[in-house]
Amino acid sequence: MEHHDYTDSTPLLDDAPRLADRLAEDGYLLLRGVLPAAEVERVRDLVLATAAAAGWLHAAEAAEDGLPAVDVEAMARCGEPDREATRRAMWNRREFHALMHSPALLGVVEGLLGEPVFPHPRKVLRLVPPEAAGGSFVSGWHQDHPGVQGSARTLTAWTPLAPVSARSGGLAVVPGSHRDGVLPLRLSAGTIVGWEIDTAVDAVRSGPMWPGDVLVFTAHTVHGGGRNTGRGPRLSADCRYQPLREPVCRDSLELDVGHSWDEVYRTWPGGGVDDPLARYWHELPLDVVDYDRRADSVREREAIAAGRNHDPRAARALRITAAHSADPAVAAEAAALLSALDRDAGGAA
Ligand SMILES: O=C(O)CCC(=O)C(=O)O
Repeated sequence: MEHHDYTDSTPLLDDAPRLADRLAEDGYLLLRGVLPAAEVERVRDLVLATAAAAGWLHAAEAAEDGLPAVDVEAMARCGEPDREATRRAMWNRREFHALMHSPALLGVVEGLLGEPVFPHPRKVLRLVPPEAAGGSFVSGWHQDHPGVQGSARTLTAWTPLAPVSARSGGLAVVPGSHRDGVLPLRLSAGTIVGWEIDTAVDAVRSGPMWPGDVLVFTAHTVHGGGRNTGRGPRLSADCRYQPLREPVCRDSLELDVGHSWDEVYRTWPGGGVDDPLARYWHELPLDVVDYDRRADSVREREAIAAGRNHDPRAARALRITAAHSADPAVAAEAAALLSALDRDAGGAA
């Protein structure tokens, strides 16, 4: 696979039509220094303080780029309830949400879409541990639209909270890959969702990024998070922005079962009352549509069929199906097939 540096589109920042043409051509834009670095660093410090309080960092051991090293054993020992509580303590912070509503970034995406923009409330904050922590998966080559749904014109903005380098692995994009619509998927045991696109990826764009830099890409641009081969955490945030008047999927507004916006706002000054960033979508004339599960059901059936054939590539997809399928019988069969795959792997070892 050929790796080239991102094309730097920062010089076009003041020329919205040319920036939009570049996005239409390449499917992505690297824009340097869009977000105020001090605000990015504030979010980074809050995330690191929360990770330190959870015991995930080596206090005295520096990794690369001024970040503390991750205590991979402590992270591996951390049970799922504590892990989730730590993730939420980071995610709930107002500073993180405010960063993704930065006027400079909203101005860029509004210029690209050429109309009023709706930033999705459900933003993403990522702490990708070194791969030595085990159980850490990369996102794999994928497109956002099948999972995010809603408007096909949705744009993603991905931004590092600390410098990303070849060691920490940033986000790589496949230029021009947005032109062929939704691409087929294949099973992949090493990715977060258990699938990745079933297309040869020959040439990708990547490169170092610094706090303040933003990578913007379309809902059909193939992209994937790199492996973190360093010793520090890879810290980043991403958010999706769409034309206000186009359909938005309900899942982009709602949180996972057991997590609520009330829980989020309890941590904000004044409980988020009268805060323009809290519940900002309630007053907007949104066209909210339900998540369409049809493609997920097809994939669940494919994972089950592969599991029945003892195909180890189905392991991760079966785990996701066991945990999240809307059909209890499918979830139960996925769990049983996963146990059988684990036994196969034990037997082979
Ligand atoms: O940051 C990463 O590791 C993956 C990000 C990603 O896949 C996304 O923004 O859709």
